[in-house]
This record gives sequence, structure tokens and C-alpha cells, in this order.
Amino acid sequence: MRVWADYDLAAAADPCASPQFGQIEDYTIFILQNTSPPSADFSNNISYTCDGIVQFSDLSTNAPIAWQWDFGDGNTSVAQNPNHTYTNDGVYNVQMTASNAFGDGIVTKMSLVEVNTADNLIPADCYPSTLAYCCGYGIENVNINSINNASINSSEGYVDFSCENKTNLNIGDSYAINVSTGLDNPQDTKVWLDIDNNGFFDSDELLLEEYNTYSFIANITIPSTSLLNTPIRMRISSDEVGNNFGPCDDLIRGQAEDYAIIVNDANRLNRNDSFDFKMYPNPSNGTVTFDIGNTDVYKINIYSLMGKKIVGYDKLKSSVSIDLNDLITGSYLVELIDFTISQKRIILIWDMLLRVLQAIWETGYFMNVGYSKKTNILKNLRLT
Ligand SMILES: [Ca+2]
Ligand SMILES: [Ca+2]
Repeated sequence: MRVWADYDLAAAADPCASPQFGQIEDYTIFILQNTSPPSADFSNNISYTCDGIVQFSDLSTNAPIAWQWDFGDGNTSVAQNPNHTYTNDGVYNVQMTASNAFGDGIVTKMSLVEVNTADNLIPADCYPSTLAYCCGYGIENVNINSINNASINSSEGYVDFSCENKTNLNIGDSYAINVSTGLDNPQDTKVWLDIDNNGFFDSDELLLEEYNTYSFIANITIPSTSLLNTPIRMRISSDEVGNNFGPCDDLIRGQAEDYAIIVNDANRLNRNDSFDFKMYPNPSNGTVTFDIGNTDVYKINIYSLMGKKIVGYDKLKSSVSIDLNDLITGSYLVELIDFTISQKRIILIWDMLLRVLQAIWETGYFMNVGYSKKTNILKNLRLT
């Protein structure tokens, strides 16, 4: 084994060249047979995928010579670094066995890969490349509504972030979009939305142009012709100032990134998701809390058991408390409506008199005080 060391600005190390100021030393190494079975390990390039494609890489030690992969979906491979395509949605365990002449090593990773093809966008007709990254150009952060995605500069080239970065926006509404392009150079940036989801970015799908900025916050308005309730592609391209580019043009220094937008119409009752809700306390003696989880557009209607609508509330948030003090004692039908889906529950409301009597009963006064004191208590509560 030869060790070669020299002045750090000298010519590159050549095992047979004489160092300028340093020296060369030789040592003896014996290579021994490794008689241990492999210690199995591997990595995967992605854990949440919309197209189902996952690249696995062997990280086993102790010199394996054979591999057996079980991808958890009934498919297997004997490659060292297999590329596998899952065709069904689900969460998969992956097992790998690495072998050599001295035995096997096995590793199993539970719930390693989640496949969700419902979030897969239709392909775009083009994916712009970065031609000549330099100097810190690129897109370093994108923030709009619930998307807040940090990434490296354009040394990564084009990246499709749409699978794991999607957000719901309302048709006709304006939203602030914040694109950070680093501190090194000003850039030109454009944003397109494939509003008809045909895979092409047409001229009327250019939503924003920002010139000569380091980063910016601007508003985009979701066009009234946008396809509803389907993930559609938003493309952000950014390049050095003065490079006039379209949605399919390669970028000289910068890069393009894609995201997914789901356009909703809050005024149209067209949702098909099922939902459930919690309602407590029940029976109630006043304020009732309705908890519907992540959904935030719905109505609450309360009916008598004869079917007469007593009261209704519109467009409430995911968890809301409603004061039902005014309802007289009895059972009521509560209906929560989320677009076309409705769920119903019966709630029992206790009115004020019953509540007071219950409170007195619970304090034990009926057990421990005389009749006149009980009367005074009721007088004080303005119930006589
Ligand atoms: Ca980036
Ligand atoms: Ca289009």
C-alpha cells in the first residue's frame, strides 16, 4: 500500500511521480477472507409515490454476492439495485435478503412505500431541462396555501414535486404565492396552471410573470374556467434575467418545478367524499361541539322530530361549538351536510329548568337541606 503526500498546490498525485516537497511511504496489507454472512441493508429513493416507481439500492456489508427482494406486492427481484413499479395503491413492506458463501442477512422495512396513484397528474407534454447550472440560480422555496416546499438550487434540474405537494384552492379566489430564488442573482420567474388539465400550457394559462427579483410574493387568481376537484399541474420556471422563456423551454441557468393544485368551487355542492362527525356532549344542557375533522365546508341543520327545521348554520369550520340554550327539552335531529353528502344524529337537549334541578340534585341539597332552604334556592334561581 502506497501513501503519497505533497504540498497541496502540487500536481495531482501520481503513484510513480516524485513529490515536489512531500514523500511516499509503502506498507504491506494482507487481504483475508471475510467469513461473515452479509449484514443486510438498503435504501429507497422515495417513500411516497404517485407513479409507483421506486429505486432500491443495496447497502449491505460483508461482500454479498446474491440478493433476493420481496417488494410486498407479490413481486420479487434478484437484482442488486432493482427499480420496481407498484401498480396498485397501498402501503408496502419491503424485505431484502443478501447472501454470500457464509450465509444470509435479512432486513425487513415495514410500511416503507406508500403508493397513491389518485394523486398522479396526467403527464405534461414537456419537461424543461437546466442547460448550464451555475452561480446559485434556481428555485429554493415555493409557498402557496398549504404548499411550502424548500429545495436545492437548479443544480437539481427539473423536479416534479406535484405528487407530495398539492393544495386545494377555490375558483375565482386570489392567493399569495411566494417564490424564493436565492440571494446570489436576480431572476425572471413565470407561473403556469394547466387549468383544463390537457397536459399543455397554453398562453391563457400563464398566471404570473415576475422580472428581475431575488424572491417575490405576488397574487394569483384561480381562473373561472379551471377544471374542478382534480389535481392539475402548476409549473414554475425561473431563469437568469433576460432569457425569455415559455413553459416548455429549457432554462439556461435556472430550473422548472411542478406542483399540483386542486381547484374547488366552495359554492357548488359537488363533493363526493364521505365524512363523519363527532357531536358532544349528548345529552347536552347548552353548548354542543361539532367536530368534522379536516372538512371545512358544510351546513348544520337542526330539525324537530316532526321534521320542522329549527335552525341552520352555513359554511362552518372543521370544529365548531353552537349554543343550543334556546331549544326546549326534547330530542332533535341534527344533520350535517358536506356538499351532496349528509350525516344525521339524534341529540337530546335538556332545558334550563331540568338543568337547574339536575345541578341542585348533584350538589346533594335535596338530601341535606330542609324544604324552606330548597325553596329559597329555587327563588334565587328565579324559578318560583
Ligand atoms: Ca429547486
Ligand atoms: Ca392546458
